[in-house]
Amino acid sequence: MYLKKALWLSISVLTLLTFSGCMKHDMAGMSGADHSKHQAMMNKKNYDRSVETYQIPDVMMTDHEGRKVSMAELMDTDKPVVVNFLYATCTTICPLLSMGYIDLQRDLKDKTEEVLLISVTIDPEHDSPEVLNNYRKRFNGKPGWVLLTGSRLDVEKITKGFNTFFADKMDHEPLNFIKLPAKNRWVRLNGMLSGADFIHELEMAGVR
Ligand SMILES: [Cu+2]
Repeated sequence: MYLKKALWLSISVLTLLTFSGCMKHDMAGMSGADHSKHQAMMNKKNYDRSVETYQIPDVMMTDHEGRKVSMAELMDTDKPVVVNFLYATCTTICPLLSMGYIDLQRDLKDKTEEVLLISVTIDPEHDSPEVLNNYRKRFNGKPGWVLLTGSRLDVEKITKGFNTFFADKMDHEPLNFIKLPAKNRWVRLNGMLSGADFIHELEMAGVR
């Protein structure tokens, strides 16, 4: 009798644990449907390319070293500029986007500073400068890669500027943007890019 009760109890506990485990997974956007969607994106070999006109608002952000930076001032450079959106706790698309940046930095060898790589967090409540700094270290980011956080409102102003809307941070497209020499003109790249892809795109854009 006691044994039976103990067995029941352990089964209930197990069920409870499994259930809460699922809840956690769902909250992390890893439920079956979402996951296959992510998987499909990750397996996508190519990327889509289009040339767009964007008016990027000048908002004050904070970089991964805690410095206040004006978005407009940061992008007002003769260097090639690439922008993407990510968040530190993402386990699907963002690490791959970051690996694309890292792959490009590897190809640039000791000239990583010649291309300005910007990542804007879409989870500013969690991604403090310190969190972003650790994220950058984890990927062994080199000079030239700047990660930005700011207020939710300002982050949304930037995503809106790039005609991008992340209804849910868990469900976002793998986007990179390359600034063209002409004012407000950008190449929008949807998909995963390797370092070689980036260099090809930068050359096509005439910025490198
Ligand atoms: Cu992500």
